[in-house]
Amino acid sequence: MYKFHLKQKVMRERYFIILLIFLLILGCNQQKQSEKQEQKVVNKSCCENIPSRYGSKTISPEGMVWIAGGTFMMGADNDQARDDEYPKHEVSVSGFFMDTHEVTNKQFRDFVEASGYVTEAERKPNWEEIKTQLPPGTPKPDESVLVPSSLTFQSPNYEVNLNKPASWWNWTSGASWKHPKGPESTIEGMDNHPVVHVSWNDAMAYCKWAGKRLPTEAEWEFAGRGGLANNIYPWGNENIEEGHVKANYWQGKFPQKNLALDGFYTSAPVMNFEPNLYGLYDMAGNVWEWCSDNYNYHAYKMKKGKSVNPQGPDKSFDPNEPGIAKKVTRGGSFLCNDSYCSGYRVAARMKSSPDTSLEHTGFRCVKDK
Ligand SMILES: [Ca+2]
Ligand SMILES: [Ca+2]
Repeated sequence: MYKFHLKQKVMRERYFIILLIFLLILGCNQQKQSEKQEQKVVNKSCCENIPSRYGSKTISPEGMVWIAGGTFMMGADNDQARDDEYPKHEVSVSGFFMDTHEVTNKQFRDFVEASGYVTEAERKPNWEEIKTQLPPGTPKPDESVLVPSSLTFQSPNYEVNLNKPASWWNWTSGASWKHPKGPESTIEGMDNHPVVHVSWNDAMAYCKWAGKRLPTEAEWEFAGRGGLANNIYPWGNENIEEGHVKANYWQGKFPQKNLALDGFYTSAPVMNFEPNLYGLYDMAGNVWEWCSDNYNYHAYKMKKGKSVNPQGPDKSFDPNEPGIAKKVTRGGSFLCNDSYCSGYRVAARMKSSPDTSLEHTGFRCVKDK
């Protein structure tokens, strides 16, 4: 009887062990299958779902995104467009990498520390160079003015003519990328803000050091549109004042009252607002961005047929300041609103001389494949 019970017990134990092994094997197989399926899902979410226009098959350098080339209609999209945005015309650009965000203070500091570069705002202005841009016979200003300086924004507390930017721009000695409001100000804690007070020449020097280049105006606009067609803004056509906050710009009466409903009176940290469909941040607002092209008021009117990788006109011309050669800036800044420049429109164009630095102007770079 005892042996019978013992035998039954042994058989039960054997049966239990066999069952256990069977369940373990089954479990392992199911886990492997599940892992395979999970891997498949991961792989799919990584690459297969991304439309080819996002360049999923191209590995981008750190901090850059691949902009597959294409053909688009460049220029004016709505009745806010200025005359220099007409006519809308056909342009093709080849693919390129673009920085996902504006160059930051930290990135620029890395460049300065590695190269010893001194920005134009930090150097004593050269009168011999300056006078070539001014009407003949312009008297030399007092030496007290010819000191390292840059243009800072100062909100006037009186009514101004919006055609006179000198009403809110101040030539501030000691203002530079390290001191955006003047010598007493600092960029401490602003590593992720876009660098400002950098001239076109400074931006070119940075891009060269980084093994990159400035975008052409056509590349900038193509990228800014994010694959959409005839869109007014990088996000589409919803007015900047409607829906959720889409960019860092000026709310309130410009230039007297900044309500800062977007949270920022001046620059915002990069990547604070939603990117466009190419994954590019702050293509509208935050800071203006230098392009490589000469600015010419008539540039689009001089086009004949489709342009392929246009590099900009040979000569600059701004009818408002015909003696001063200028470069293009794009995208608008924290100072833009609809009553003034609406520079956050993807077709909007602005310009400055290549040695000018301002509190609302920075840049980002591109790179060829
Ligand atoms: Ca703002
Ligand atoms: Ca910007």
